Amino acid sequence: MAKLSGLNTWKELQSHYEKIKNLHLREMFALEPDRAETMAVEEEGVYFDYSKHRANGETMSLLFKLAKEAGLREKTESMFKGEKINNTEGRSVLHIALRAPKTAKIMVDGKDVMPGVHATLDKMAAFSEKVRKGEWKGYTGKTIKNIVNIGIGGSDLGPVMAYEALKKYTQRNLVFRFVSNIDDTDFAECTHDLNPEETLFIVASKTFTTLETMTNAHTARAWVLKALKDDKAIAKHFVALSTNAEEVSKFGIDTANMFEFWDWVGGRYSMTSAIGLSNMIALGADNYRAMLGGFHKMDEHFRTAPFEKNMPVIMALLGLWYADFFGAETIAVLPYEQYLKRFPAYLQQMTMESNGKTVTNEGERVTYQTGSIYWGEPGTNGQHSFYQLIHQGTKLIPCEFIAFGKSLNPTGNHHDLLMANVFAQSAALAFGKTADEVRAEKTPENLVNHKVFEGNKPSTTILMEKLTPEALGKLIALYEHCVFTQSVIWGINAFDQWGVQLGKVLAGKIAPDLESDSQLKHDASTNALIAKYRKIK
Ligand code: G6Q
Repeated sequence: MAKLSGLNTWKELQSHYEKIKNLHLREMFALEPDRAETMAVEEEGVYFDYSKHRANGETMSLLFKLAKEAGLREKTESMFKGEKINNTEGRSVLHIALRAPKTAKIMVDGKDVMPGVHATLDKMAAFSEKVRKGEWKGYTGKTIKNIVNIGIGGSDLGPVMAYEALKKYTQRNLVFRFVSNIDDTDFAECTHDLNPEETLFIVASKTFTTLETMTNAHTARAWVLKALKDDKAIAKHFVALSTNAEEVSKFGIDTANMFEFWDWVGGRYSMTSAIGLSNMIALGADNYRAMLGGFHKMDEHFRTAPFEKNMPVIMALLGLWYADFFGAETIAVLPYEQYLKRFPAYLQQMTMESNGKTVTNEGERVTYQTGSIYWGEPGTNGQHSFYQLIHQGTKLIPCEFIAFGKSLNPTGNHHDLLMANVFAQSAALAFGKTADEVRAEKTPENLVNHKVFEGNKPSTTILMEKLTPEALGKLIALYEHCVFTQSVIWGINAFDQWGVQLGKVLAGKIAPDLESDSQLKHDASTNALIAKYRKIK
């Protein structure tokens, strides 16, 4: 592909932007009274309203043309067919295989990966059932009641998020905890009230070499052995989720208790691999499979729906429109659903580790903006906190509202009030309040400007019936394919993460200096910080 910013369509988008940049959503709705219908998609039980965006039919046509010229369809097929699209690591990218049905056939290096995917799922289901029924006993014969997942990044964020999101569907007599941070407080707080005899550790690590995870896993091992005083206890209290049987075995975990996955599953795309074991134990195999079904439906929607009705594609293009033409730097994700409290944190890794890149697939520096900063909190809490800046600050922050028609805990009129708030927020952001409207309320003149809402702040509203395992699967896959679509247009690799390496290497060099009083050979600032730390510790 020619350089993105050199494409005719890109230039057309630039002149189109000049034409509509000052157009207000109030005018746009007046000019196109049918926007609510023409700029909404309802597919797979997801109502996706993008009418409150600073875009019109012409904008969308140009953006769809851009996606076509970038070869989105062809590149999507390459991903689904298992081609090695992660070019810097020479890997296929096949999280879509993890939720494909048994009948699918997906080849990597001449081998169909689907039998392995389903064998692991079946093994996870059998194990989960044992734990859920109290049949998996600890070393002293006590029933396992506590499940602690030890993992970090992609081996943590998905399981925690899904556990919180689907808590309503979990088996409540089991306790689930998630340890990720190397900060000793994390392990201490997660285990302080647990009995080692009743605790199962799931060590979740694709590589089984990650510093944080292995440090926590060794601490867990010592914690179990201190109480149970026999190496044989490890087999009853530890299982592993990994691609690395050799390291699992070295740690002392029986590889019969290892749940396998493969190098074509990227960390941040791994929550539907064996990494989801804690979720399957919590939810049961049927709910877990329903979640996979939701993922798969969105995968198929993305693969087959025309761009004009394709939710991940539309979402991606609008994100790019603001990032590259309006200069917006962030996107706020605002779930009006308490159970989705960890969803923004999960999305941060998925979006920012994927598309936080400055060089193209060919290694050339990009000449445009790439990945946006994603952030957010559940509504309505955010309304009493940072929404002020979105409404009246100087920055343009496109918002993504997520809401469900039914509450999982219906109580009085709470849900109507919650929904009234989400609808009110997107309307207030889009249409604002003019000085005349403020004056009509008999506002003293000195306060008029303070009370004006400029409006013209764009948002998408994603509305689904109810937060179910299937709905969650669809929602996550929607974002996954949005990220992929943007990466294709920006010409970057969404599936590597070289940017996390340097800090790791430097930490490895600094660590020995904290345990000795050797001469420090780092930069001046780092030397001073280490010297200070040596004194404090
Ligand atoms: C995600 C990254 C990263 C990874 C963690 C944990 O895409 O690769 O967040 O998931 O570093 O890695 P391990 O699973 O190998 O411990």
